[in-house]
Amino acid sequence: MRFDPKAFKKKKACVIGLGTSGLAAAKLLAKKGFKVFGTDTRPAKELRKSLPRLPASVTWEAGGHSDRILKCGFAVKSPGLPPHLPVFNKFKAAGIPVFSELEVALAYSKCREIVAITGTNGKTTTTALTAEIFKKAKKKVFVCGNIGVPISELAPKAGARDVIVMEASSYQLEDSRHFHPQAAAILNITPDHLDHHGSMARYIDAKAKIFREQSAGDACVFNFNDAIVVKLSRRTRGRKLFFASQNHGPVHAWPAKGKLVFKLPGSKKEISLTPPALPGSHNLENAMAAALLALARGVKPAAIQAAFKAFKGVEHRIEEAGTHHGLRCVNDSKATNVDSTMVALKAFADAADGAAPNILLILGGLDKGLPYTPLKGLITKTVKGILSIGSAARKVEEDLSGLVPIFPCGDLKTAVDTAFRIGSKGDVLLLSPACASFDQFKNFEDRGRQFKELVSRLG
Ligand code: UMA
Repeated sequence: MRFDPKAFKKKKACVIGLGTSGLAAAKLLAKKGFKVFGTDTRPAKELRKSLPRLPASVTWEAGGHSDRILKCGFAVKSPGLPPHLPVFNKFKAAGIPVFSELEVALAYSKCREIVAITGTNGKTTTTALTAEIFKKAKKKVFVCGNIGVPISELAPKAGARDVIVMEASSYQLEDSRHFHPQAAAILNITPDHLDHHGSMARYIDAKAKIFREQSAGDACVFNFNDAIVVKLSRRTRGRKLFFASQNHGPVHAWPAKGKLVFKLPGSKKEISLTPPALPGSHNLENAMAAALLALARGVKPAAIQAAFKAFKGVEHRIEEAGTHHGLRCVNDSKATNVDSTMVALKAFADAADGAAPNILLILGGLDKGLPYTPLKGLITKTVKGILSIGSAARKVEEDLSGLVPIFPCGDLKTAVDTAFRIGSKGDVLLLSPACASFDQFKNFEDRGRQFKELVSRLG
């Protein structure tokens, strides 16, 4: 069922989860005249601290989801809540429809140009770069979604001629039934969030929802070097655009001689652009995806080139955090899975061009149930010592033993202290933890900011 505000007039809305997106949805629905009941598992004391002043029409409960939820006419689900929670069975049994925050937000948007980006890694950088391109094309751009700004907060403000550029996580997509972006991209798919989705097949199906409602007039950008993504591309009805590391097969973007080359279907002309000055081949992929999305929507190459030139990357993604005590400190806190850490190590390996390993790598955090062993090859090439932290430390130490010295540090401060003690001039101190942050931090942003503070204070 599509969320039609008129169909639920005078009904009470239940917002499940009062985090960033739940709060934004509650405020939006209250503004639109609904009575809203919010429910969250966090204790009242904690919740009260994070709740801003809510409109009088919003009531809430803390410490769990009671049967008060069943007095509502419809419910809105925060993206991070797994769909198999008992609370959703209660709604189902009571015949109360549950909508995703994404679809509720878009029901209130006039915007006719939605550009959405998903993938296991690279989403945030590609979203930020895509937004930059549309801005250079003189469009009013609303950047939202998993990037940190709830869709409910921004999408309703976007006008018909504006562009919404959205980072869409598998969580946001899995609950979507009618999401229809005019241009979409799937950057890559590797195992992640399997605890939430239950299986790799379900994770892939969630990602595929980004193009499910697309038709021939829409475009979907795919990574030709990713076998899972290529297989998925067969399911789209939209116009397929592929990027790859080489010009082979049905490819529409590829790097060549320091440039990025684009050749759209039906066009004889090649477009050659200088890529953004960002480290690693993964960033060439992100740039190709962003440019293909823009080209598909008719943006001129000059605007893309201007954005490439201006773009300096995003916070917490291979972000330079200064040189302290002779150590080059790099914040890659956004690396919340093994694959993402591999991307960072590969970027350093490419730049080192065979030089001796010089990375002190901070690894660990909240474990996601996947092995760390895929890191072995890159660790041997680039890392001189591992500083393990967080609740995953033991598993990190077991999975990666015997390769390089491992220093069990427990927490971030001890890891930074240890690095300054054992590191030599010219080494790199890299926080690229391959784990979620929630065991010791509020989120990966909090972890990244604490890292930057620690290196500048202790350094
Ligand atoms: N909660 C319940 N019941 C439960 C479980 C949780 O009430 O059974 C409550 C929690 O106590 C908390 C709230 O639900 O108050 C959390 O909701 P949420 O997990 O949906 O998180 P939000 O704070 O709304 O943030 C979400 C995204 N988080 C997730 O999807 C986990 C943010 O992405 C996003 O930036 C934000 O919406 C705005 O759109 C973060 C993320 O970690 C960056 N995303 C994952 C990732 O990138 O790997 C997908």
